[in-house]
Amino acid sequence: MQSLTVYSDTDTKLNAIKTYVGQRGFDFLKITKSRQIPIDVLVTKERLQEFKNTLRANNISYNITIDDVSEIIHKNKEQTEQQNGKRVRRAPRSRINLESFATYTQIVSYVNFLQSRYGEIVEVFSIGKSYMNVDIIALKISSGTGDKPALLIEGGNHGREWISVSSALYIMQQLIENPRNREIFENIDIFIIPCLNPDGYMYSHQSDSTRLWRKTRSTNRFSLCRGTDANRNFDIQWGYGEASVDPCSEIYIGREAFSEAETKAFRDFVLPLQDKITTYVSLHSYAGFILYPWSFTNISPPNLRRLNCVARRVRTAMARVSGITYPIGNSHDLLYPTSGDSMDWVAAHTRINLSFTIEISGGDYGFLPGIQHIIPTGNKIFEAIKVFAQSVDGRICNIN
Ligand code: 0X9
Ligand code: ZN
Repeated sequence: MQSLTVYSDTDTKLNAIKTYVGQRGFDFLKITKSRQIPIDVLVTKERLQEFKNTLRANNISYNITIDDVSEIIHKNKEQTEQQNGKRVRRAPRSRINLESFATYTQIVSYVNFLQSRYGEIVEVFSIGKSYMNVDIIALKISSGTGDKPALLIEGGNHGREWISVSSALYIMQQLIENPRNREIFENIDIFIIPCLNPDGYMYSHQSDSTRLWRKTRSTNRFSLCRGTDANRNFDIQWGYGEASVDPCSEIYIGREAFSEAETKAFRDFVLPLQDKITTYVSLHSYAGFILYPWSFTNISPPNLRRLNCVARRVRTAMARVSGITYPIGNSHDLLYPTSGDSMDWVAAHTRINLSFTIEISGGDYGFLPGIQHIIPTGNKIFEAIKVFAQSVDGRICNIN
């Protein structure tokens, strides 16, 4: 597999490239309408020559960013192991290792530790089982008194997006284990689902060759290819837009909306809480964007001003600690049109008013951030979360 950066400066060029979206052997990590932002795509060996021919025929320039992706995956892993061996310092008393990407088993034991150690503010529960019968764990952080509005944070919808999971863990650790952060949830409750797709996450931890697994791990009828894209499986314009009906595609929509145990579990967890949760943040990677609805159309959502207001404050807060400014946008225009994603479903089918996706940016190789990025990224996303927390009870952006 090769990683390419493609530069399209006209609509004709963009359309030629777009015909490959959703096709077997193609994995578009970043594709936007903007002429300033180049396209990042992974292409398998089998489709490479044909793709390059198309690019040349259309006069589209490109760079090969990584000649052999498997080599980089291997190096990345070696580096992780080396650094792990070197490190002696661990955060005192915290049982989560944020110096490496935690396994799902480590995540489960960490949240159980949090519950036993901080039982007065932490409640751990399962929102349901994954396809492989693994509990999809969630955490409620609450200072206890009264019925409060809530923030919902979710990571790990896509198996390989480890930095979204590690950021959710960092947020948990900061909120619960750092007493200075208690005031953040004085007047609100916070729900965290650190890893919505444990099967995909565990599979991507299994070996070098499975590192880039994105989808769930369910089997598909009449196909040897496994998995559905959990972020195309929600019942919102399901099956329309840029998504695929091919089970072998990275953006396969699934047999039907909510065919997946994971999306169903999310739905059944959220619906009864829709009058309590007011802000939802879905953590993904690696484009480096702050996105709001819709993904399926460029029509503005009714609360656009409010969404924009919150997003701008989030951008400022993140830039202050990282120096990196994330573009903000309607996800259809800034990223690409899709259907069936969790952000749109929440915005359209629940009474939750604010629904966002943060596409966390990666490191040197966007899609494979190294362990050195875990803490700085967690810190940056935590700054964003502080702002989202203020949006929950209308302390900021109390406009329509
Ligand atoms: O394609 C997705 O599901 C998300 N990007 S990712 O690279 N993490 O896979 C984007 C979801 C937001 N929706 C749209 N941009 N349309
Ligand atoms: Zn994602």
